[in-house]
Amino acid sequence: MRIDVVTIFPEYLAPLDVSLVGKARARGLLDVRLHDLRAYTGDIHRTVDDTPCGGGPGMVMKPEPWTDALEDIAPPGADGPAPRLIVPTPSGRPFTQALAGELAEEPWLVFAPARYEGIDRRVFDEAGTRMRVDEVSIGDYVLAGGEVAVLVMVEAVARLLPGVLGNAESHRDDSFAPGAMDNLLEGPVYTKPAEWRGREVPEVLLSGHHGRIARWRRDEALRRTAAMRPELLARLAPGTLDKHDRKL
Ligand code: 6GU
Repeated sequence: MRIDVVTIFPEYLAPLDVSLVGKARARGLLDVRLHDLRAYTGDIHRTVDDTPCGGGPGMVMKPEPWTDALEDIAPPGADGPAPRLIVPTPSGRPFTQALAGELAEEPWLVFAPARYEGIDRRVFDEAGTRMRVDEVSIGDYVLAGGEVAVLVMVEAVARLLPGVLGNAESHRDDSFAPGAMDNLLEGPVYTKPAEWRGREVPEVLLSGHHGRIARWRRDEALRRTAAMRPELLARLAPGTLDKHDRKL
């Protein structure tokens, strides 16, 4: 997968060199290219913002540098499929595991994280005539800019790419993973020693009995989901709870 990021703070994305994403890049599974938006300004001050039309506080990012950058990265009329453009904004649609999975299927993503009060709307109206544009929020709070949201989304997508995680099964029990754990939150995990400061690992986990262990994990997942995210339990698909679950 190829990922381009256009930003006035390329250095903010330095963590993409580290850990899982950094290794995926080093192994050629992920091609990440960072672009400095200011390279696409024409004036001596390298201006990327201006006052909002209609007045009000803050500044709005000018359309010209953004469009020049996007057209340099993905020239209109070029052969081959256009990238999908992801615009991080607190006013976007929620970033979910389902969307991460959808984006992981794409060959090419471009992220356009804004600073200030956002980017002139016409940039996306026009980009939308030749590529899919998604405005996406990573949660109900406001960041100073979209760069950290890009880090979040790239990491969530990269770990779903084939070959990035050592063990493909490690996705299976993830919180929010569709499938085996029915979108429940993951319960607690333990490692050795079996007793530590007088606290014991639940005996069932040491029993070697796979059926009982699976049952225990599912019970704990249900309990945790009820405690932390009751609205997720309420939204479970019909038939998700089995006859063993119902006695909880
Ligand atoms: Cl994607 N961007 C910014 N600036 N703030 C956010 C966000 C994104 N998601 C939640 N808050």
